[in-house]
Amino acid sequence: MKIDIITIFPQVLTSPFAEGIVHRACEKGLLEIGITNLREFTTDRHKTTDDLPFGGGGGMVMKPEPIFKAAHSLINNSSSQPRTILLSPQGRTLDQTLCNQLSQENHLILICGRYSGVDERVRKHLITDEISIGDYILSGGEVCAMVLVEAVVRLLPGALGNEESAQEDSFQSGLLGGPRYTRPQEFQGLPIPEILLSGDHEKVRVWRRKEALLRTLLRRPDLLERNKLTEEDQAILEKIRNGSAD
Ligand code: 9D3
Repeated sequence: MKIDIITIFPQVLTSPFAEGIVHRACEKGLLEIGITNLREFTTDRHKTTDDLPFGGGGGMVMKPEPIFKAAHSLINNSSSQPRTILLSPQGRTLDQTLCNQLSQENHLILICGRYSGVDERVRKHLITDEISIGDYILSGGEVCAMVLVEAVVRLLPGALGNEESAQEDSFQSGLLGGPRYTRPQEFQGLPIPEILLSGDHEKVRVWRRKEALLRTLLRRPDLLERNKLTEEDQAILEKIRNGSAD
């Protein structure tokens, strides 16, 4: 997969991709990240990327020409038809389903906007998708691009080591994870649940499932409604709801 990011702050994006899973995916040849400095696609002496809004009012607007030029230079060099994504608080909210879809693509072009907003012609005539990372206001799309890249790259086959498996991620399975314990067996007088020492793997499996379901029911009941549960899960949930689970 190729991911190109168009930004006026290219240096902000270098260190997050020089480490961790994203870096490893690049080393393994699963991923190539290109950072494009929007200013290189300006034509004036001051490398202007924004301008006053037509019709007056406050704030600045990102000019269309540099964004179109930068994106088209990437599209023209692409062997596939890239999805050209504007990161914007007005976009569709990123979730695991969308991340899975994006991870199937050959080429993504991410355009980072700034607080001023972009000329509407970018939205209407250049981009294929507009994506937000959640309902809060940031000052630019750079951090959002990092979030999207991390969430998508860990879904690329081979990106994670044996230790971590994307399929076991809580959102991938549709449930929150349950409690986990490691050594010491007693910490500051606090023991661990006895069942984990029983050696009965089937009992442990059912207990873990019950704990995950309970936590999801208490914290994120919306997830239970959105996802199809197995018969076993439904039976465990029924027990929890009746108060008959341990
Ligand atoms: C539409 C009017 N703009 C303010 C004059 C709104 C605005 C545009 C751009 C507010 C903030 C930003 C900067 N944020 C992003 O570019 C952004 C973002 C976000 O702020 N929250 C969640 N997801 C995203 S994706 C890109």
